[in-house]
Amino acid sequence: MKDAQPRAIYLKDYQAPDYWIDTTDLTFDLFEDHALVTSVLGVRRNEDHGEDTPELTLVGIDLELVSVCVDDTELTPAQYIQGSESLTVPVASQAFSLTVVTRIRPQENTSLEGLYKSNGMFCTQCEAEGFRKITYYLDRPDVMSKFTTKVIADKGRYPVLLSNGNDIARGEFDGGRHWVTWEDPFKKPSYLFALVGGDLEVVEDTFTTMSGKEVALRIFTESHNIDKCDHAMVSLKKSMKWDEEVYGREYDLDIFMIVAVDHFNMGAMENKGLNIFNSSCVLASPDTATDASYQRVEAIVAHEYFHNWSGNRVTCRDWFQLSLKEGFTVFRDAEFSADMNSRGVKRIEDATVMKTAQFAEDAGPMAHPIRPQSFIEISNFYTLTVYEKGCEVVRMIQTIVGKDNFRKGSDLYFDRHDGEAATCEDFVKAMEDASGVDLSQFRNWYNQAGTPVITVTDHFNPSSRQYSLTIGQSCPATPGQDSKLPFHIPVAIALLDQKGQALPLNEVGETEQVLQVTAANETWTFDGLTEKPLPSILRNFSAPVRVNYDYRREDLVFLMKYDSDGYNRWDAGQRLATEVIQDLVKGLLKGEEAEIDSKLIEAFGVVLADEQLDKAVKTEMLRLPTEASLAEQAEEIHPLQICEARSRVRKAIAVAHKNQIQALYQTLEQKGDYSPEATEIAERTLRNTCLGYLSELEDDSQQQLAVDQYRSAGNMTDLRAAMSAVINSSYQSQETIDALLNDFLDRYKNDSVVMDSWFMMQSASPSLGTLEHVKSLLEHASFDSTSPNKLRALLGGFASGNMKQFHSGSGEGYEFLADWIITLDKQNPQTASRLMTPLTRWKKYEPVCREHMRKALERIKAVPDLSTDIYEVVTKSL
Ligand code: 0A1
Ligand code: ZN
Repeated sequence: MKDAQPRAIYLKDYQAPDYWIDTTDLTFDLFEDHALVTSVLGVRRNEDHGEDTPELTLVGIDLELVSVCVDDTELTPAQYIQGSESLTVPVASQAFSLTVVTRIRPQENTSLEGLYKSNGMFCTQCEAEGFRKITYYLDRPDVMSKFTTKVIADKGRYPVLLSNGNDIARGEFDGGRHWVTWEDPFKKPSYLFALVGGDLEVVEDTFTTMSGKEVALRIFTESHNIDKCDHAMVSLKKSMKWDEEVYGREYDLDIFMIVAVDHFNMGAMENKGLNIFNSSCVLASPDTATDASYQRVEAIVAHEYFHNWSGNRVTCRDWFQLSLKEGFTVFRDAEFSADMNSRGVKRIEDATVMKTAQFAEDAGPMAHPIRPQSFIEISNFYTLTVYEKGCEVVRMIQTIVGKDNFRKGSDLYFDRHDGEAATCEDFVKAMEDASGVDLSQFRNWYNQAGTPVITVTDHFNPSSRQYSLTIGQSCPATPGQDSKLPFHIPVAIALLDQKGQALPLNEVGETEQVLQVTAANETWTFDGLTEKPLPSILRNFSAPVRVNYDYRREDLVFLMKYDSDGYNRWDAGQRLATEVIQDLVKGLLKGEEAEIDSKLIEAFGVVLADEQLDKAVKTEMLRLPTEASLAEQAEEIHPLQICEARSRVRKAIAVAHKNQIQALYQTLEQKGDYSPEATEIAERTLRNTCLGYLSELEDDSQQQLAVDQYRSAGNMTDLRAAMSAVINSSYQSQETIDALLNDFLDRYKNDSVVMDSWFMMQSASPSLGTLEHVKSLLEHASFDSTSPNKLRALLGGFASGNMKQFHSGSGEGYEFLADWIITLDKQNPQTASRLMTPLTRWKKYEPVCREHMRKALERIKAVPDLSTDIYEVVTKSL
């Protein structure tokens, strides 16, 4: 039995462990209905820590205890205490060996934490606290140990047996079983442990490191996917090279392995030397993966690889420090992606995630600082705040100390803490020591939740030719934090003259300046101006804050045309479109026929016609703010009106610029073989954006375009864009839609990753994805309710990606989701908990939705024996 009421744990209560585990020798005997785990631990008392404790308590969950030995003596049950989730043994010496044998049932483990089976393959997921489902242990990241792992299994079924480090011995037993022993020379916490056993094929390559060492690279998948590993391999080699060149970090083992598994709760996992990936984040071929998937594979391969230093060589002292490894590693992978692809577009994409989803998290009931002060269930804190805002915080440090100092700080951090479990404070201190820049006030970013707002006002005095900018900052209250201290915010600005030229801001003629905003309110003065300039504020999204400045709509149009900062140019368009759509929403609520402001339509025409504009940036500028973004910016969310208003604006743009869009679509005609190269991606994305607009037109020939593109598509990007255009259109016949869906199904029914997109396209379609249709898809032969990918595609696609259908009716969508959350909580609490997110925002919705959402949450809360995952989210939300 679990505790009646799950309890929070607090950062302030952190204490070093009473014991260390210097060595961990594991033997896994894998069978068809269970696994026997023998763990031999070299334990040593932590002498620095407090008074001698006469006993050692290890944690363990769902384990069948077989035997316990201290040194060479087996203990009787009377000599140890087995708690519901613990094992306590007596301690008589400073150092001893503890041998524990447990039986576990990987075949029955549906939580996908610990050791489990995915499509007949044994695999593990131990971050954050999964190792305790394998054996009794000090399952906390500050306990670092040298692991040796022997895996024994049937050779026919499981010819490949992997674990961390290097394989040092192998052999066979009578009766068809074989074994492999792996040794990891680096000390690591248990969360980085991994094991795989299966019938897998491998793609091999090598990489020669900067000191001339040859590393074997291996990617393992089920045989039918082996032809989809090339892109991941190329990405891995690029990542290894980039980390050497940009951070001076070399790989440290003789082998680096990646294994693709279908059943996985997250994207991927950085286990030392043996990364385990969700198949969807590693497999790619032109026929099965879109451009976006290609880029995602590249980014995630890089992310996990970069963790080898930022996470594994230097790990986290405790889980409150999660952003130490995640924020820094996301920053590293973002810079890598920017170097490999379009830097400008990457910045826009990342800012979009921040401004739609992370700002919403910061404004919701689960808001927490990048270093939380408490949690009930750590799995709930693998969030956009810890990852993406954590990345922005690291980026701000780079902006404040400068690029050269940032690299010096990173070198110092790795030097100082190699082989240690460190804290966020250690990272900031290294940056401070290397740069000499005082980051005292900057540390507030680690302690305070919520999105700061900067309010900018300006004044021009023609007689003194002085222009002043006043910046005030505030931050809304968040749970447990009513008032905040001012943040240190780097605000990059430029001043544009009437021709759109950025004015020099100092003697050396620099046209951009980073204002170090530290006070609640402060004024900067610029001299020698002949006219009132237009400020370009928060260039390149220099800080994760909201900006209040009273731009007139013509100013926004001006910035869209002239701002030399790609991000701000895009942002001006988004602001303008948001305002225009918000006007329509207001009109719809009053039952009035509001006009669409022609400035927006004209501005889009200018973007379309601009031949100098980089195609990738142009595409971003042609996208309207998403429904999620509009909801995030609304005071009160009226979902149906948001969908309606946005859709009207899209149509109006299509109608007004039909000829131009059509011409652009035609000039971008695809030729030759597919390549995931940036310029080609840009052309395809722009062309498919045009197709999306043209499909808004009630005109047979335009509707036929999408169908034709579907029939002639030479790659998955064009195929899916065409399919989405067809199923999202209100003018296509059901017959055509069904024909395409069936064709897609026929072609891809054996490809699980592609089938995820088949489910997602339907569940997220405003016209097709009705509740009834989603329910019918649950019965489909390709749906698998034990697969987090399928659940995310169908339930997540509906609840998070289909504002119109999820919020229509009188709460049936919410009840449906609640039913699933209750069912899944027993099976896979992590996935259940992630699916809750849309319901947690209930307080922001208009009264009818709000009330229905609240009821659905109450119903979940009333279920007995909720997991800690769901318990935490539901109690904090209500
Ligand atoms: N550390 C991984 C993410 C990850 C976290 C938790 C997991 O299971 C609960 C799985 C993966 C990363 O940042 O890539
Ligand atoms: Zn990570």
